[in-house]
Amino acid sequence: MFTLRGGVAGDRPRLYHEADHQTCHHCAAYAAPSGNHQHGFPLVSVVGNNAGWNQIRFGQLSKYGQKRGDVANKLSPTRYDVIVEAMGGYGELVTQPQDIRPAMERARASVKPSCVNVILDPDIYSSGTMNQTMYK
Ligand SMILES: Cc1ncc(C[n+]2csc(CCOP(=O)(O)OP(=O)(O)O)c2C)c(N)n1
Repeated sequence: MFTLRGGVAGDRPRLYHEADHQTCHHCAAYAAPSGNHQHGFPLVSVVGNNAGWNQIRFGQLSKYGQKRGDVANKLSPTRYDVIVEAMGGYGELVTQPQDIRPAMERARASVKPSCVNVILDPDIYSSGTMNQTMYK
């Protein structure tokens, strides 16, 4: 989020990665770079979109089971790329790994604040998520 806002102050290209939980909470922050730099601000944002709060979900599934563990931890597979486009930026939806780089190159070439929305498998968990101790 601070990259998005801080980027407004400069004109160097920015690469930004976030998980969809963050995007869900603050996607309106894209309005600041969009509003200030509609024609010339190469912000490339890549969202890892697993449509969930998996750090929380993983522990709750193991503790409470499938039915209760998914409650409030699954998000809709939101089109953050479309939201950013609606604010004057550039957006792309990516569903295949080999399409990530070309999408990022097109986002950079657009010279607009951008969102490359990469759909991830919601049932693959990071090692950090699987090794967290809070539910053990
Ligand atoms: C503002 C805020 N709300 C709630 C939390 C609690 N929280 C910790 S991890 C997490 C889910 C993170 O989801 P995401 O960043 O999309 O990554 P994932 O766990 O799916 O890999 C949440 C909700 C938090 N850290 N900050």
